[in-house]
Amino acid sequence: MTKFHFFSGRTAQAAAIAVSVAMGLSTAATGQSHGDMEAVLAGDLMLSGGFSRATLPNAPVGGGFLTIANQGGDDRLVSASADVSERVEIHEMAMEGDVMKMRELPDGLPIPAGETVELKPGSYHLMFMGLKDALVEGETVEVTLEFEQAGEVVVPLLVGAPNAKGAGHGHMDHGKMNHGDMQKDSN
Ligand SMILES: [Cu+2]
Repeated sequence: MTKFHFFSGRTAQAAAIAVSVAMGLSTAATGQSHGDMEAVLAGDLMLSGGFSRATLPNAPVGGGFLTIANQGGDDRLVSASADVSERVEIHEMAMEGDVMKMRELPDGLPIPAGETVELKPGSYHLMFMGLKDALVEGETVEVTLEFEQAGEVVVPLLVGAPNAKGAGHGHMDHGKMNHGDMQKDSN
């Protein structure tokens, strides 16, 4: 446990997470894949379960999902970037009347102290805007996340099927979502 001295003095829950992280790292070392990306540590944040979804050729956008567990103080995901797209936006889904719509979070996504925030289909997500190539099932997309406190961290997202639910979440068809002018830009 010498690697995890920074957890000393914290809760048993933190220790349990540290153990699961250690297991994730050893999985990475052996090169085995369990269909889940390894957890990545960035300061007090643990990022896990990263996945994306395969897209059709010429699809203008794609989604990115992961779980962010915060063992420290308040933080905020302020921006994201990736080589696979022109830019990456941080989106939320919200009901407007009877219609579920997605929109960019201009101030980023708060990651409150001690909480776990899930980016998942039908909820918060990363949006690859202006995809340069199709996202292909089985490949890995690296996304760089910038946090106010934890700084910059690169997280791998495993590309699943077009309707991949990742850690067991619902279906969201980005093709039916309105991304307005971005779709026109890419055509
Ligand atoms: Cu979106």
